[in-house]
Amino acid sequence: MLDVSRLRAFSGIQPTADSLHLGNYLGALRQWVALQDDYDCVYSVVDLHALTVSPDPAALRTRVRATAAQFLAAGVNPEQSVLFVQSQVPEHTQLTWLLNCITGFGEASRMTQFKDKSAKLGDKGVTVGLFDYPVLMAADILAYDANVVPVGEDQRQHIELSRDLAIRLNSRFGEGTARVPEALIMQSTARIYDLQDPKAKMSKTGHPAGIIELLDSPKVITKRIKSAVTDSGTVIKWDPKNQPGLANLLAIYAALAGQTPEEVAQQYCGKLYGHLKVDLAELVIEALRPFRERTAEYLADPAALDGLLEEGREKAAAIAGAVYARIAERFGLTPRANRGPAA
Ligand code: AQP
Repeated sequence: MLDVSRLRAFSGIQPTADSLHLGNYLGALRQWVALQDDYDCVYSVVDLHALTVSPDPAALRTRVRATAAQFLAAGVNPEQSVLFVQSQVPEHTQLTWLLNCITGFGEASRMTQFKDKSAKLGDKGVTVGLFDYPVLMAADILAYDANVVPVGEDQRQHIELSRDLAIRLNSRFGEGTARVPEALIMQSTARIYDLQDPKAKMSKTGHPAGIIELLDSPKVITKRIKSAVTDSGTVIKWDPKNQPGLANLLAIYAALAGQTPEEVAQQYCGKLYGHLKVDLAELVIEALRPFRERTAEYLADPAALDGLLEEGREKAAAIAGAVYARIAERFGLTPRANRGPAA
């Protein structure tokens, strides 16, 4: 059960691929697991967010379960934390509407992720949903009175918007309307880069050769790391500015080995890039082996997985229902006669 005296963490990942990637794991998921001992954690498969890129319905259905199984395989403990599917708790969309009505159009237009994604999709693929993504994300966070949001660096601007909206709610409708959240970003792994384009972040929808998927086979992992773009230099040193490809490999190595990138660079000083790549591939394969096995176990029993998600939905709905009732009432909306008390 959730302990209300502890601080609360909320975060989510979109089910936009069959497998999460190393950036999702090192930037977010690993922190989620670590936070469970000290925070009340609420983690969601954010399928409504995935709709913004028009997924195939059958693929989305499969990926929701696959994503939940990967959260569990990484160490999200459903006895300790709330694990649920976003679309099963309607208060996310209800609160989004309220927040839409206090968000400036100009303010939403400044979101760089919308600019990047809409540039990739072109005029025909850009929907109002994609534009509104950050407001839905603010609703996700505020609906759980979250104190902290463990995410990668790419989400910083969205968390800033969530903070601004919470502060605005409190100034318009009185202190205590919303809790003001903070981003929790692990600096060393805040941004894992694409292996083929070390200036772009590793992304589920990026080119496959640039991604290490958590469910990739050892053979694929070795191939991806061996063909990772490095630099024209030959000396292994920690120099992210001038050697971004090498720095990305050192950062991944360091994160998995529990070292600093400088220490790893020192260890490989005088060796060839190829040595580092061979050892890194081995390190990644061994780190992901148990993860792959546990994911397969969870996916082998869909009824048990659905049961866990249903238990999570009940717990999530209880929190979000009470918080939504509190915020809606401050807006002046008339509560349903039989609605429970506001939080
Ligand atoms: N490259 C990355 N480095 C560090 N953290 C990352 N995250 C994503 N990519 C990196 C973090 O993973 C969490 C989940 O992200 P998401 O699935 O909700 O959406 P995203 O940020 O848009 O991730 P992708 O992989 O780039 O998905 P697509 O391609 O579908 O848009 C977040 O905490 C994010 O910071």
